[in-house]
Amino acid sequence: MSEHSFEKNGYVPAKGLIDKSLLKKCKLEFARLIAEPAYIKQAMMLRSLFKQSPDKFSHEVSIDSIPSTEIYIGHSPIEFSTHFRELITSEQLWGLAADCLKVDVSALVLNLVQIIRKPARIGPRLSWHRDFANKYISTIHANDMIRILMPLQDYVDACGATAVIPASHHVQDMAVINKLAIDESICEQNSRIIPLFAGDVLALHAKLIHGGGFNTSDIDRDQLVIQLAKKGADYRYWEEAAKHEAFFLCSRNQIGVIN
Ligand SMILES: O=C(O)CCC(=O)C(=O)O
Repeated sequence: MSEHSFEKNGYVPAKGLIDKSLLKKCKLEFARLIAEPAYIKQAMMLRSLFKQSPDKFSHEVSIDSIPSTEIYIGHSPIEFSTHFRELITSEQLWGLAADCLKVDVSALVLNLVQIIRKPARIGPRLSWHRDFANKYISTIHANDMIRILMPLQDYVDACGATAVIPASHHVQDMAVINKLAIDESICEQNSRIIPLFAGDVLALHAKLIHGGGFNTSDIDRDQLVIQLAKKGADYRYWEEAAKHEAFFLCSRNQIGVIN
């Protein structure tokens, strides 16, 4: 079923896939991590994003309203936390990715784990984009990789939930590699916000257009992003991602199955 929807629409929301109590522990762990200098040191800071791209923020946000210690992208939390290690090696998660890519779980490896944080009231929007052929980490063939998104808490209205353009993955790899333009106004008309609750997971095809709005709500929206790929796939770019990911190209078993 999920395979069919993934092929047709380019995404599959899987409801209640992850144990809520484990997610709660991870959310608390993340609150601890983002106060730790060793974790902050390798993160992308929210103020840096503002300096690079002020247009990604609502007009109400100024650089002074962003705390200097606030992060935007936290790199892999696995090294720092056994709870995250348990979450990221969860059988259901790898099983979903394996179903979508039509391979066995043992034929998958980890590319990256990140947490994209949109803090309450100041969280930025994320432009429409495809993950395939990005300059951070991408396989050569789009069908060799998959992104899995997972909120660490329930989404509420206006928290900047992920939005998708259904079926926008039906394009040739070469067109994306040659920088096929994304028409923002068509995206706005066709976008679908995917409401997720703690425990839900969203699998995205590597060529699906997706993005998300500002977080104008009162909750911090923390979203785990995992990229898995077929073992043995060739890569276009990877050095920067590998630098931040201690388990780069590791299989689920190598990361450590915790029962
Ligand atoms: O944070 C989000 O809403 C989406 C994350 C995303 O688009 C990505 O990692 O490619």
